[in-house]
Amino acid sequence: MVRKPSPEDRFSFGLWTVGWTARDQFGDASRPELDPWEYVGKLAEAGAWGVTFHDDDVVPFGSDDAKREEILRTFRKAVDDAGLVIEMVTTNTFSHPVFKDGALTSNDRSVRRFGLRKLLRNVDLAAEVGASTFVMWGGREGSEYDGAKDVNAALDRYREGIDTVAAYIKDRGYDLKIGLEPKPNEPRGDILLPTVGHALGFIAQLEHGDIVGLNPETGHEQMAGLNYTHGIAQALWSGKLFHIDLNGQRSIKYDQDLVFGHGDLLSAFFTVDLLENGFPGGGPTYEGPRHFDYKPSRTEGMQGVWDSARANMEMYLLLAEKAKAYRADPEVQAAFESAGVLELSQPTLGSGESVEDLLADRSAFEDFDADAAAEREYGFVRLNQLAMAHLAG
Ligand code: GLO
Ligand code: NI
Ligand code: NI
Ligand code: NI
Repeated sequence: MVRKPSPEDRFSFGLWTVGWTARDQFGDASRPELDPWEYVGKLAEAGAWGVTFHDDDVVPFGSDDAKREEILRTFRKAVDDAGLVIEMVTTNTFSHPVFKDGALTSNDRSVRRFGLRKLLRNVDLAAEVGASTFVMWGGREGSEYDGAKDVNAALDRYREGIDTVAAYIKDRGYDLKIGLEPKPNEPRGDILLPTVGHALGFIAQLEHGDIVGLNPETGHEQMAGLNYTHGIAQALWSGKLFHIDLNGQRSIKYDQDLVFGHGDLLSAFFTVDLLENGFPGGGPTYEGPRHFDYKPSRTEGMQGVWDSARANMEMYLLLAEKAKAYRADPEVQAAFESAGVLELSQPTLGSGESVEDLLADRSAFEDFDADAAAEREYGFVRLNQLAMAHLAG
């Protein structure tokens, strides 16, 4: 049996995850909608440390200021009473039909101005409740038809929008960082910034990119057929892994939002291995919360909501135990050695060696026996089998 989660594990949940009533494209809600404050006590009881939310998860869209204040007061009291932390706040710029063509990249300028105002208002709230990350998932920023979107102009407007939000955060002196969340499609046919790589390229074009990083989601990368662990690895390498959305996805299909580890289990093992143990050869490590963005399946009632919330944490802790044992196993260390996994940390050029020195080094080329070097066996399969044995054992 795996140990119970505790606040030191820093597990957090979006309010919209356990709060999802399971309304989908084809069917009505299968669970009741509770008030936002009714979820927090149960989350804490299950062992969570933090909670995150969209503005509209707590305060209904269009509420006036007085109503907003009153609701937020009730909600924050419930969060405090439960002993939870609000570690991240995000903005809903996708549900209301006004955002049907996007918020920051809508073809309609007045919608873009409204979207920006909604975001800025929510930045103030994020700072007020003590969040450290402001996630921006642009689910409606995109198109179904290539001719309907001037992508050059859309990226200009996206940059303008993100830079405006980032500059505002700096102006106000807020201790907040922005986490962009890539997703390839759904709800739009094609979403802008579809993958971690696209988003990293975009961030490099920003004026205030120093406080803009990523919030990659397991299933989103996998919907594009990509390797999530490699995605967060490159984000880490770039100093841009600000936050994560963990969940489960089984291959390229609609966004399943399964419990973490209930999708590609082997990939989840290596995700946890990286998050908990870092790169084999050292390097940047992830220090942020372990945040789940999943959906309790539509077949489940309220019991299933809490069972599935606990299952996310249990899967993470199970995999963390196994990943620790895997790294500590002397056989694995020896397999790393013979597979060259640790040799990769050694720079290709010697220290102080110039390209001229390399050109003059006959052993590197003229006298290099490529056929002999080709004989090297890496033993990657044996190494992987050791991982599998730890995972399945
Ligand atoms: C949808 C996204 C969504 C975001 C959320 C936070 O697929 O995963 O849930 O994570 O809006 O910005
Ligand atoms: Ni998602
Ligand atoms: Ni998802
Ligand atoms: Ni997400």
